[in-house]
Amino acid sequence: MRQRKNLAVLAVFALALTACGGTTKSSTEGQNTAAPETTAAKADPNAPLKEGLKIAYLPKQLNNPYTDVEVGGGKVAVDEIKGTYKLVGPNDASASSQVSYINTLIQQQQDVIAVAANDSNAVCPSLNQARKAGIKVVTFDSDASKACRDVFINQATTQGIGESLVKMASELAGGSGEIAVLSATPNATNQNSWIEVMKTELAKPANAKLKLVKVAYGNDDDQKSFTEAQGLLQTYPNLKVIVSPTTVGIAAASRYVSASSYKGKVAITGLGLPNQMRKYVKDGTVKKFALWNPADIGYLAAYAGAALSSGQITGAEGEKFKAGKLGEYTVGADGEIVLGPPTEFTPENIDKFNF
Ligand code: RAM
Repeated sequence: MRQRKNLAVLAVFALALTACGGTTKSSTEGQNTAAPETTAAKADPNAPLKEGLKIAYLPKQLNNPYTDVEVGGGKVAVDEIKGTYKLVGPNDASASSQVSYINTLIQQQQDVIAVAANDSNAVCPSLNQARKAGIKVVTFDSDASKACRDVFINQATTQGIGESLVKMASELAGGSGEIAVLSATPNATNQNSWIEVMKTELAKPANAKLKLVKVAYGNDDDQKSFTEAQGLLQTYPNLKVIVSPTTVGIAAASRYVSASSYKGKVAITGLGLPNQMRKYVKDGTVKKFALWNPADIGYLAAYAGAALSSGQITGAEGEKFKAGKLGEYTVGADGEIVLGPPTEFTPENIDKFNF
C-alpha cells in the first residue's frame, strides 16, 4: 500500500525493473500536491540492486554533530552500492526549512530522497511531487506523514524509546519527584512521539510519584537549549531530573549543570552522542543516557532507498531486503523499518563507543 508508482512507470514496469537508475522518472506534472496515484506494484526480492542511483540526504539541520554521524553512515552505504551521494539541508530545524531543498532535488532528478522531517506535514506537498516524479522517499530519524513517504527508518521503536526515557528518569529520581523535558523543536515528529509515550508511561501507577512539570523547547539550537535548561532549574527549585530526548539539548543542559551549583543535585539524562557526553559522564554530571548508532540510520536509509528504487521492495509490510553489513531487514506496519534497540550508556561502558 505504501508503494505509489505513477502510471507511466507502471506501463513499463517490466522494463523498469531491469533498467538503469534514473530512467523511471517523468516530469513533475504541475503543482499537484496530493499523494501519487496508487497501484499495487509487486515487489521482486530478487531484482538486482541498481548501480548509479542518485541518493540525496536532507537531514533536519546541517550544523548538528548528530547529523554528521548519520549522513556519514549514509555516504558509506551509497559508496558501497556504487551510487552518487548528495547532502543538502538547512542550518536550523524550523518547520518549513526543508521545502525549497526538496524542490531542488526534484529538479535534479534524484532517485532517492532520504529526509529527516522537521515537520510531518510541511514537507508533504513537495515530497509527493517528488514521488509523482518517480523519486523514492525514505524518511529517517523524524518521520513525515505516512501519506508522503515510502518507508520510514525508525531508530528504535517509538514505544521503546519513550519507555527507556521514563525508566532512566525514574531511576535517577529514585522513583519520585519533579522531572522536566528539554526537547528539540515543538514540531519535531520524533521528539513529540517519544514525549507522548513518556506521558502515557508517567500516567501508570508505577510512576505515580513522578511529576512532569514542564516540556521546554531548545529548538536543537545549542545556546537556546542552554538557556532553557537554566530557566528550568531556576523556575523549578525542586527539579530532580531533566530528560532531554535530543543530542543537542542533553549536551547543552549537561554543560550548564556541570559548571553550576546544581551539579550532583539535578540529574541529566536523555538521548546523547557518547563522544559529546563523555566529559559529563567522567565529571559525574551524567550517570546514564541512551542512543543508537546514528551512522546505522543513514546507512540503512540508503539501502532501503536503493531497494525501493530497484523494485526489491515497495514499502509494504513483510517485504524483506538486505542492508549490507547490517543484514536483512523487514518492512513493518505503515512502512516502518526499525533499526534496533537503543543502547544505554553509563560510566562503565561509555569508553567502548566512539561516535
Ligand atoms: C537530535 C535531533 C535528532 C534526534 C537526536 C536524538 O540530534 O533532534 O532528530 O534523533 O537528537
